[in-house]
Amino acid sequence: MNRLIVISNRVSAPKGQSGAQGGLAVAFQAALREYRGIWFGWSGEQTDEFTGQINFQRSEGVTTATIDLEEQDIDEYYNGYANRTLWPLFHYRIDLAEFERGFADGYQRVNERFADTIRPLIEPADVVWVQDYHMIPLGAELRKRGCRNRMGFFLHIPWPPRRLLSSLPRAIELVATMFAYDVVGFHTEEWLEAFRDFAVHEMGATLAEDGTIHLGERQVRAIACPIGIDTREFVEAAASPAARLTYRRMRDSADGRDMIVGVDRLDYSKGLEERFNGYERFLIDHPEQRKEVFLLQIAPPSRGDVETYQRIRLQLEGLSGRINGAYADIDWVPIRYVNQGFPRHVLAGIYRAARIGLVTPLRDGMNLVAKEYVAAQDPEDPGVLILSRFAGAALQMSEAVLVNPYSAEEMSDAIVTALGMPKEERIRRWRALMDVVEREDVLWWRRRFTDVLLGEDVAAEAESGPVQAG
Ligand code: ADQ
Repeated sequence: MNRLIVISNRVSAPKGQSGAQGGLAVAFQAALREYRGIWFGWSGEQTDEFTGQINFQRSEGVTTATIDLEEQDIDEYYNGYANRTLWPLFHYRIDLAEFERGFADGYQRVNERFADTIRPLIEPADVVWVQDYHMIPLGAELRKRGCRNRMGFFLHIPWPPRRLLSSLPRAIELVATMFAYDVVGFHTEEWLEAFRDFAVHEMGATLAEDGTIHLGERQVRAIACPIGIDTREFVEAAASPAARLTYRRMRDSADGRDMIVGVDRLDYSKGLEERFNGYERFLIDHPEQRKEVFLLQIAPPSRGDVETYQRIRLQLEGLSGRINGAYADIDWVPIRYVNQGFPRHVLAGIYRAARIGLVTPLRDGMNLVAKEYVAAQDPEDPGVLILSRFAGAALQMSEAVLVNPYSAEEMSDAIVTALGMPKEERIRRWRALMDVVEREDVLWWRRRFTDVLLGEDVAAEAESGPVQAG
């Protein structure tokens, strides 16, 4: 069996039984136990001078390898090109995207540093899997250093439409590096189609009959492969004593009112401002229901070194304060706005206590909160998921109440629909959603991608007859 080398901006070592971890970390750790191998990335630490010294750690059968980066690297690569150029642009926020050559140079330099450092660790039979927008050119850098291994890349965020991506200086050069991989994966057909469109119409790539995309000497197989959560773990978390305790706490403090919950990193792509506006619309249009509900918005700050994130934080504080000031009564506050992270079992208890999960990003590669909310529900009395049409998850989760997050009126209508939804309909919709969340979980996602990368899906197809291409 080939070893698997996973490379991403950050890595997450196993944390033992008590340490709660995200689904992605769990999936990679499971894959690394199965295939052996290494998970490589930035430690999150800063060093005075980059030396390429690797810090290996082995825990619970998983080897992680991390390096420190210089301050300039962190500024230009991470806070710069990754989070001030690519992130906003790929989330359709060209108004927030900053194009600076220094950022692009720093991004390229860090990718070269990653390649220099990891190259000696890669053995001929290893399979390399690179993650996300921080590392797009890494595959090409590894090829330049003589790496002939099977290599895959997965993008966790949306792929922007062609005309939008064209506004990125040197976009063609960046996208050309994607052809160094054998397989590239996106969450949805929509992002995949946008990638194909750019490759064909801006770069002159051609599509072969088997679906591969050809550019010059290189060819790449591009697939849609939607990520899921660790569903079993989350269902268990929702039934844990800590979750039950949280559930009771929330129910007590709700005092008979219906709770609407939002859980997001504090990021402009998550549509928090629009969500508050939609909720305010509901309060204005339905005064009779006002004191029957409240919104709990949990939004831990992220990327605090980037100015746009500092701004959105201030805006939301102002907006929640204004709405609370305008509508609160002595015994009721419309929005509880909380800026902290919670352990996963606590989160599961909060989701379960919420009558509505309000997940309304303006644009999102997938969105795992929508899936976590569904997994945490009581099957006999589930809540209702309100989901943005512009989250990748909407393509799989059509039984949610789907909304356009830019329309405050649609959001208000959706809240009314969800609050009045009869139990049988809630159960029917929840069952359909849960089927998807159970079937296409994070372990399914990981296996599907690595099967394609290893060519095992083709072997299976040959044995059992043709299956529909992804
Ligand atoms: P994110 O933009 O981080 O991920 P999302 O998919 O929703 O968005 O995942 C967020 C995770 O953080 C969830 O597991 C959630 O539980 C957790 N989280 C959020 N707030 C929390 C809090 N207050 N306390 C504890 N945990 C909290 C990127 C892309 C997504 C894509 C994922 C995976 O932007 O579109 O779905 O990667 O590919």
